Amino acid sequence: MAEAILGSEFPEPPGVARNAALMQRFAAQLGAQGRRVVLITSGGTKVPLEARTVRFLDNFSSGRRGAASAESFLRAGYGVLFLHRARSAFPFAHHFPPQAWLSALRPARSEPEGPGGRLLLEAEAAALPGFADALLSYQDAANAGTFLAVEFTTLNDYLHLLQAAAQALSPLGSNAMFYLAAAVSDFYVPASEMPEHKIQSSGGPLQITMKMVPKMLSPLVKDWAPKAFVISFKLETDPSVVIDHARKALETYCHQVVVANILESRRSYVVIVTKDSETQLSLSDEEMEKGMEIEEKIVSNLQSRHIAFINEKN
Ligand code: 9Z3
Repeated sequence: MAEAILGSEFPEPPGVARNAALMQRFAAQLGAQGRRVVLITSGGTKVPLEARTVRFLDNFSSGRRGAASAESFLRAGYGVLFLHRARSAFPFAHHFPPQAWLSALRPARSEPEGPGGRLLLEAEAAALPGFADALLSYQDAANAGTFLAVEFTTLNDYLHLLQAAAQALSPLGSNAMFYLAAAVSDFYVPASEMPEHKIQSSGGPLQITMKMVPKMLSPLVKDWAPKAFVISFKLETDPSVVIDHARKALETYCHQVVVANILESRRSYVVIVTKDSETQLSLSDEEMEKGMEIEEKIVSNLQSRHIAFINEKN
């Protein structure tokens, strides 16, 4: 089925069918509980330039927006399907880079000694503030079955997994939300035009023509999950065009919300754009100093809109 929409230029990567089955089971379990479920896409995509890939086109996205939003949605009681770029920011872990815990955690003792025993670790609480709470929150969600993480690396992985995820969540109707925060490449080199081997510099300066990636928002809204509440993100570097572009996206795809943001200010300012409203959300210096993240405000705003959307449909 994926092949029919994505075409032979996007051959199905290995592992998609297994992930599709996992996502379907996850959605069915949470659907049976009547829970709202959000699919979060997060991180950038890698676009190979050679079949045996040495070089690729990538982008800036760190995945922090998606990871912080996943934490807020879990706190709000949502089931979270986290479709993320491998090695980008991960919920509950992204506040704690290895440099922080490698020096703060010390092996205390193991009981009994040896690999079969229990390893106890200790740290000064002040050296890893929030670490124990983060571990507990993650483990609670994992044990309750309210969090499922699925990884992608390339654009092709992403496109196939997005389709599979949308189809898995579709049976939840308006209880499903799509929160498409991943920074997906607009351009790719089709498999049929890609050199197999490493491009040689002896060939002189490199010129590449890339094709446009099909816009997945269109089939998602029309066919894959037509009853869901759909949010896309619009990123620009020029503040004078971003709201216009967000409005154009709403007109083109007929979904519910676009979150507009500018590269440099994305951690402290966004605009929630709907067909008939524009809501600015920002973090004050004081809120930033306290460690608050703008995703708390984004998620709270979108949760209210989602509930209103569900009530309107019923
Ligand atoms: C976003 O705009 C996200 O907010 C960011 C988050 C990628 C800026 P980080 O991952 O950054 O926390 O570092 N995502 C969507 C970006 C995008 O490429 N959107 C497409 C577009 O603007 C439409 S889907 O054309």
